[in-house]
Amino acid sequence: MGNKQTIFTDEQLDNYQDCSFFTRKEILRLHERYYELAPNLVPMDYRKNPIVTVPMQLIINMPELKENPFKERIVESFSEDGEGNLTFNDFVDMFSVLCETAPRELKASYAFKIYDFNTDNFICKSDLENTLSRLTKSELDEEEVVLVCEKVIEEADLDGDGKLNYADFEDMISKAPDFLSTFHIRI
Ligand SMILES: [Ca+2]
Ligand SMILES: [Ca+2]
Repeated sequence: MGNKQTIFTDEQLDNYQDCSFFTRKEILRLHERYYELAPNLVPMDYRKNPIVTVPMQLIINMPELKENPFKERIVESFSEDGEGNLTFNDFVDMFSVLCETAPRELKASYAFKIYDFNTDNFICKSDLENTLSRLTKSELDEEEVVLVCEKVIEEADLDGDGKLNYADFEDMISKAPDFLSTFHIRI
């Protein structure tokens, strides 16, 4: 019985388990990863709920996120302070939504948030251009991106207001599964 973990209480681990798609073991491994990002900031004892955040810069450099074209937007949208600094709770939430067992609808709702660059709750043409040029990097030139976006909006905009609400968006990504490929990360 000598090596029982003392990072979290059983209750805390149960909570993390209930609120994520991770097992207790995976939560502990996530804490290890979080700790390694900033050993001088992150405590090894969370039993008294310390308030600690790890800066965005350290998180987006993780190998799991480094190459992701939306890394800053992803981290920002999971940070409670909105600036990309993540508490351990935020960190667990983020990788939980990104993990392979998270349901498609959950990923889609975060994807909508992340692609909505100007945060007006619609995916408009400029959001889509921004998204697509990040997804395709240099495969498409600017003109092609504009054309593809026009076509996507034309097809997905069911109420004809020129932009996509969440229902339009969901419909669009159900036909283009690649749109969600950047939201699968195995940690
Ligand atoms: Ca928008
Ligand atoms: Ca619309």
